[in-house]
Amino acid sequence: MLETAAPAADAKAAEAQPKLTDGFHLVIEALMLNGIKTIYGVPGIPITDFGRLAQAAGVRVISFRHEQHAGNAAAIAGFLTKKPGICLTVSAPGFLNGLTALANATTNCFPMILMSGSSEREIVDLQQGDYEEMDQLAIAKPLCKAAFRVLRAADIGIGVARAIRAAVSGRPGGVYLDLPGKLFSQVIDAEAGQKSLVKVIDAAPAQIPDPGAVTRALDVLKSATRPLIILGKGAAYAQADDQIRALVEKSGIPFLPMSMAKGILPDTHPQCAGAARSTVLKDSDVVMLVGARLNWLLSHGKGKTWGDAPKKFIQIDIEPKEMDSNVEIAAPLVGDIGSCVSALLDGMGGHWPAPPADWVNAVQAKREENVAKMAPRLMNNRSPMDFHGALGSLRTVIKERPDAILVNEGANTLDLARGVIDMYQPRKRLDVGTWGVMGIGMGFAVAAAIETGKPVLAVEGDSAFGFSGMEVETICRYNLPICIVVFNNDGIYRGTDVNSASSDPAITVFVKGSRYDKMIEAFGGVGVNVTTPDELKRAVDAAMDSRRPTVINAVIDPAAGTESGSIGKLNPQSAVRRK
Ligand SMILES: Cc1ncc(C[n+]2csc(CCOP(=O)(O)OP(=O)(O)O)c2C)c(N)n1
Ligand SMILES: [Mg+2]
Repeated sequence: MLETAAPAADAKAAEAQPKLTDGFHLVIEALMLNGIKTIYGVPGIPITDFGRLAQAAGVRVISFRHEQHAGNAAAIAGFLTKKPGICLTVSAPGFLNGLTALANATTNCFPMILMSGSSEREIVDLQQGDYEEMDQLAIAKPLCKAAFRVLRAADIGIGVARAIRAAVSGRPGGVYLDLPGKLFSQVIDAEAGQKSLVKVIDAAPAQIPDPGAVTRALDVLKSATRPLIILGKGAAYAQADDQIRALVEKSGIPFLPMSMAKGILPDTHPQCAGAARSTVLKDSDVVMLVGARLNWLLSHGKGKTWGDAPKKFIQIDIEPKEMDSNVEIAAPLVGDIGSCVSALLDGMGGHWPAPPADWVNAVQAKREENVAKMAPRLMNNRSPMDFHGALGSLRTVIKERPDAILVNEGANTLDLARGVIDMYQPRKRLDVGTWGVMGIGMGFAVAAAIETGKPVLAVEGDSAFGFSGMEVETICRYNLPICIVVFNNDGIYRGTDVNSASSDPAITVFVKGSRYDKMIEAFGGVGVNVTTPDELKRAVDAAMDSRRPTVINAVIDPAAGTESGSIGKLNPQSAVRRK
């Protein structure tokens, strides 16, 4: 009797007790309630159990080897999905490792949330030397769109909601969410906890442009004799692909895609002016920017690149402060890109005049001339390879597999690949973005594979790869369909520099004849060494077909590159030359 009565009494007593929950569960539930399915991070105090519990609750938790790469993964997940990517780090050093990615996400307008555990507030604020002590909120603030700290478990719902809304509304960007260790273990009534959770309704509301601004933009566009449309990565982010394509085609205007906007319309589209970039920038008279900023990547909208003739700009951007940032904007169109482009399409009506034929023909002729000039270089089968020969192979790979995602970083490896590899679908090219930052490679590749399920081809300079190369273990651990091609030219820009002052190697060169393919073999992945474009093509095809994690060491002539790729002119030059 006693034996059966005891559990019954226990159950009764438990029923009488109020049900409890804690910070761990509330953060997980708040994320899940808002459709967040994946967390990218590195475990440690105070977030290890949080990661375990999240995994147990059905959230996918991807553990990296370094927070910067987890942060980059979260950022590009945000770009690909329009939902904030989540990066989870430990306090001080882990937080700082994630911070570069947070700042980069903000600069590139990728929505992400860096969630960091932090140390005891009472000790941190008195600077008494806590474990991993740092005032993380204060440090994060200037580097992101918004920064919040949650101190009470009952505020977790609101804190997560605010972070999500801040990341994706208006111009997207990075948000910091500080979660002190003690928050996770705080216990509150389960029902009250449940009620405190917030489902964010319409996180990124449409921002409809002013009708007068739409008319003004169309008037300016109509006045053009040599119009140009520039598509930026904001246009890719917007996922308004059909409207953008309709706008370009209805207008008949040549378009120039910025790097990560390649593929919104195929690079092989008859109106694509990618291969006539200098001509269209210099000779156009009206330029419509769609989610592209007039920053350094577009020479600030002025100077030699843009020619002497007066130019009028129409700019579509969700951020009003972007207007007149570098030059006068004749027709600012503030709103979300989908709404702005739809409004323009409506306003154009059924009889929009085609741009003057001499302009369209001039652009076309220049483009054909440049493509023809490039063609034989891309077909050379030299060994050791030059960049063009190797990239010729990869260009065919993407042509044959247009839904694969291309990740790209390096200097020559980046600049030449951008020009050579045609893209056919939107959001398939992910690269170093606004800052030209090295180190995005493996983080972007991991998130691209996880978020889309598509195969990923990462084309990496040997230096660029080094920044995140350890993540090949992560790629093997999660068995992701990622093929990494390391363009191995023995160094940064080229492998030929010599230091004549001492026996130390020159500052831009690496160990000659390195075999990056061996790295992945240590973790059970496939390593291949290739020395010709044909071998390269075969190796990439095999990797993409098998979907096995692969590193291909592509041996490139160490003398083939140029200093800083195509942006060597940004290196400071002094008239004084001292040895
Ligand atoms: C975080 C960061 N550190 C340093 C740089 C400077 N940088 C620009 S490109 C580059 C590497 C270029 O070498 P590699 O990746 O081998 O490309 P290659 O030109 O040889 O093809 C470096 C270190 C940077 N852009 N970002
Ligand atoms: Mg290199």
